[in-house]
Amino acid sequence: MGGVVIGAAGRASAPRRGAFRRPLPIPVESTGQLDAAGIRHYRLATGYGTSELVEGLQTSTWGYNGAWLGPTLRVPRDQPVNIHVRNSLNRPTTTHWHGAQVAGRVDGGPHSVIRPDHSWEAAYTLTQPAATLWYHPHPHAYTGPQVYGGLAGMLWVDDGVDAQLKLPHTYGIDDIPVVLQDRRLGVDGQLAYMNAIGDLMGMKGDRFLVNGVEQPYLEAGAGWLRLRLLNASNARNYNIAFADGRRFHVIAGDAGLLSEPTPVTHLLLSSGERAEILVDLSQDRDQRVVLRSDSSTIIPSLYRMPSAVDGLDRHGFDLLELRVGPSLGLDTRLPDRLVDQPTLTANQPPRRFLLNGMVGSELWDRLRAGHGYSPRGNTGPGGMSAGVGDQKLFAINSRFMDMQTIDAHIALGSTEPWQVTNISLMAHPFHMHGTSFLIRSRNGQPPPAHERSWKDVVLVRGGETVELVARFAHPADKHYPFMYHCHILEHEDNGMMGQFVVG
Ligand SMILES: [Cu+2]
Repeated sequence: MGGVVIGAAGRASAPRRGAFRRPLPIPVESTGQLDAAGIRHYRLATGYGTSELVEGLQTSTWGYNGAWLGPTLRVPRDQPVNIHVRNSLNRPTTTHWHGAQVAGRVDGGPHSVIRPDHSWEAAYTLTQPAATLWYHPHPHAYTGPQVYGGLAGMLWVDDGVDAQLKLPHTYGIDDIPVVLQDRRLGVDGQLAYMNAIGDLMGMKGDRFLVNGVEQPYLEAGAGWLRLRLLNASNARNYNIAFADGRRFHVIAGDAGLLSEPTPVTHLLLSSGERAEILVDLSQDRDQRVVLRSDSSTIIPSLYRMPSAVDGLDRHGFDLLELRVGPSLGLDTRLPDRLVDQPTLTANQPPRRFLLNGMVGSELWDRLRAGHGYSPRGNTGPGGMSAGVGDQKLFAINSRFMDMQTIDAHIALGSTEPWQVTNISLMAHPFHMHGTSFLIRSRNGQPPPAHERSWKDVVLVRGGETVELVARFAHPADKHYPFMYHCHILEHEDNGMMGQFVVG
């Protein structure tokens, strides 16, 4: 069993300090370098570092151009870019542009391996509307440990519409990147990964980082604040809320603005999903407002196996404190209307995807008996144990990811309905590469208002059928196919993924 202890009881964890003691770090903003040909060049390099994720502890981590996470790439719509990625780790990686509508050969999926001390270039032009996208490794079977180790960053597509609408758009001032991640740290302060039996359902930690710092605070102006939320956690679902229960407005989903702001008090965000929210702090000067996950009301219902629900899912947890100062005097507002409602029409029968898994009791019996879990060895920073084993737990259409098998062939330029049905015991966030989709229905009903934007991840609950519709405008061949997969990274690594070509 290598260095991994299955079902370790009473595992020791790193010491805890009070919340909201350190400021929220804002990732460096990278607008690239424009060359004479009008191409914008960006540089990323994976590498090693040490991070103080939790106050007072030094943790070995990975990052892009730094010790943890990476710069926020600002990519203008309709302008050619060239992103140069160097891999300075001692193991292969890939860099996937999650949500970017690009061709398969530059999508950065599991076939686009960057070997150690090698580089890779992705040249493309994003023609999609403004959106909060992100990038992260996608190597076959090792996405979970590499993201967990710290490799992830945001990529914002800009088209100027937000400024025209007078939405808050000043980076790090009233337009804030908010990367949500949970981690588990051992007493030695190092990242612990897959060292308990429940982790096979998806790695969840008990420490909550925002942009790489545990429960930080942000000094904000009394006025409208735009938070660009990214659930970059491997498996944890968040039910975003404010501690005082205040209303906030969802203005964008994964891949674009909504047609109008949607007022809510809670927002469910599964792994890989993004949302942009506006919160009104105009009446909160000298007050503190806490962003948290109000998990109890909904998260436990996403699992039909109680053992996969931890105390944090049952009780919730704090994420970020907003310390409100004077007004910044910025001319921003909450518009009545945002963008035209996207539409896509497709009348043919849907392409069907069944999310299924081993029957719960059988699975647990095997795990308890010590069968079926063979870690692939230490692959994380600081000797972090990592790697989901060969026992296949979750499948799509009863098939597991095979790098040599193309699971679907789609005509270039076509628009298709996809129907995703989950018959397993937990909710799975379903993600597709190469395009954005619209949610047509959930169990035959129209999706809630806040899900009516372009999206690329949809959480499908156990017993639920979700219909999507997507246009496949970008090619992908068998050498660099697109992926569809569960965005719980341990499920993905375990084989809950398939490949499709578009041509
Ligand atoms: Cu899953």
